Amino acid sequence: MDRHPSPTPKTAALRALLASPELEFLMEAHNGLSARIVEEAGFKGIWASGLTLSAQFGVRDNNEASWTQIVDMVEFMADATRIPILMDGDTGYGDFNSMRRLVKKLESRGIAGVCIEDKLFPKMNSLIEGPRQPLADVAEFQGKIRAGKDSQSDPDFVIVARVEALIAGWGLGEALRRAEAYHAAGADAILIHSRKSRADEILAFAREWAGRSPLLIVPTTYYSTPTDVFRAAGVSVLIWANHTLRAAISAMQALARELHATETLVNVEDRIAPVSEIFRLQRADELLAAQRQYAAPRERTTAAVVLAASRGEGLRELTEDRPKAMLPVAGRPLLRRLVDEFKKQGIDAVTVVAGYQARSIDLPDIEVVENPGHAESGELASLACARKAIGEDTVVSYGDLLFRSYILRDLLESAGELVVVVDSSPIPEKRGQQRDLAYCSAPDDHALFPQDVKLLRVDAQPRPEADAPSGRWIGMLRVRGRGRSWLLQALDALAQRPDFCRLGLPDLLNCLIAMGHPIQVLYVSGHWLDVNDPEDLRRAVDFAYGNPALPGSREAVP
Ligand code: SPV
Ligand code: MG
Repeated sequence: MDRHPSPTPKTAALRALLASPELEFLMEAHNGLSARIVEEAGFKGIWASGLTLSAQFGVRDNNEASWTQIVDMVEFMADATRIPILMDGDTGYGDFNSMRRLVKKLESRGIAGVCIEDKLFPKMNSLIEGPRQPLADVAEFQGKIRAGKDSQSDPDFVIVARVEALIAGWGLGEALRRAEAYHAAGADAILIHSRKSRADEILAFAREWAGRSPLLIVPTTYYSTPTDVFRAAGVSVLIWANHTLRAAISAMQALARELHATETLVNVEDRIAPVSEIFRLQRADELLAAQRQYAAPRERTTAAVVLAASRGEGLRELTEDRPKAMLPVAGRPLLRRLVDEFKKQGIDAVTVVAGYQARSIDLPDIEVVENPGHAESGELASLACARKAIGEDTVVSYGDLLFRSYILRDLLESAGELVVVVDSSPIPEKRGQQRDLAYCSAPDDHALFPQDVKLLRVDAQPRPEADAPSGRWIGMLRVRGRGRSWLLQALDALAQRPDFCRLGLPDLLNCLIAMGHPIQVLYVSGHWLDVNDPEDLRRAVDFAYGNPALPGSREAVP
């Protein structure tokens, strides 16, 4: 819970919005999460819409949800935000006595004001075309306003009277007569509603009302009228009454249809708000901070070492001024994407080995070490430069990898002191894909449960006499515990060889196997790619946007 009260009480803030000489805005929200989103967008106040609160419960806007159910939800909204909420109180849920109780409850729950409309309980939504909607008796509605005003204990609590005469087809004269009566009964402001597609009757009302009290409008149907027209007409507050829910509906429908058709999360995962965004909106960080204060810390200590020293010859002039790891893919360099994936899994200590055009690697939150001899040396020489960064638990990766997030997540959840990720999907004939061929103790059984499979050998280049490989090593390795010392020993042993400067990571894996250290295999099936030529780069853009598989793409699901 937020322990710091807002500097201005919410009731005073809502009253100030009504009194402001500027045109002000209230944005619809229908639960705690949407209320917080509205506040973050910069709005100064929230409309707790009866229509969208009902709809998010899955019921109609006909008082099908009880008023206490509505108020409970609006309380969550008030708890989640510091800006004031004007609650759509429908007809006040009964007579003057229900209104008295409602106002007391709203005040006690931090809701800054209520709007009541002059219809009959149970009401019907004003935008529904149907039989003419019956209106409340003016004197009875005045009594309800007076009862509400007399029961508030905070003088700034706001009661808005909503005039439905235009909705019910009674015309401007009746609307003005009612507005004046409600104003006289003590309403703090008037909401004049219309469901016409043009704003004429609203503008005529505003002209006649002439600022007798603040005026609120809801331009859901006459949305094409420029906002400046309302400004010039002296409207005080404009309410966008249902648009966060409508945006959510469109997004949810598109996603649900796609998932139902494709039966895989893989193409949508990176296009929708990550779970971390839910946590941020829930203020999970505040709880974590409290846990650090009150409980013993438990943090991931995995590190990452990324090899990004090579130019990427196959990309020709594209890599003239930067290494291939810094090539942008859909606006973000490959390496940035990789580092973001590490961060997403809680790996903050990322060391990048730079070489070719090292200065172009200018990403925040990473350590850069340079391989000064990069022009004459290979991957193992680069890895040796990052020797100090290889900690108790470290992921070593090529710098040109794109992969779906679950691959790294599964690697971090896998058991084993040395683990490699091997793609078991068919290897395309294409030059460049025929590398890092992995031979394993068993083929991928595509079963649900992890297989106990060991790596037998990796061929950096295909060998004519070799059998069919079990898959392709994607260029990602995790070392843990004793695995780390085995890796360092193997690196030291290979450093003695005269051809050390030409050796790559497959040589290291083969050396570890020759030394008798088991390397566990984590099979995946597609969902990654590396970038070696311009065509890979084009596919990488599709991959980044989450587009479904292209023919020949490593996204293809067998
Ligand atoms: C609401 O948002 O619930 C309103 C405005 O009352 S309207 O739906 O236009 O009636
Ligand atoms: Mg309503």
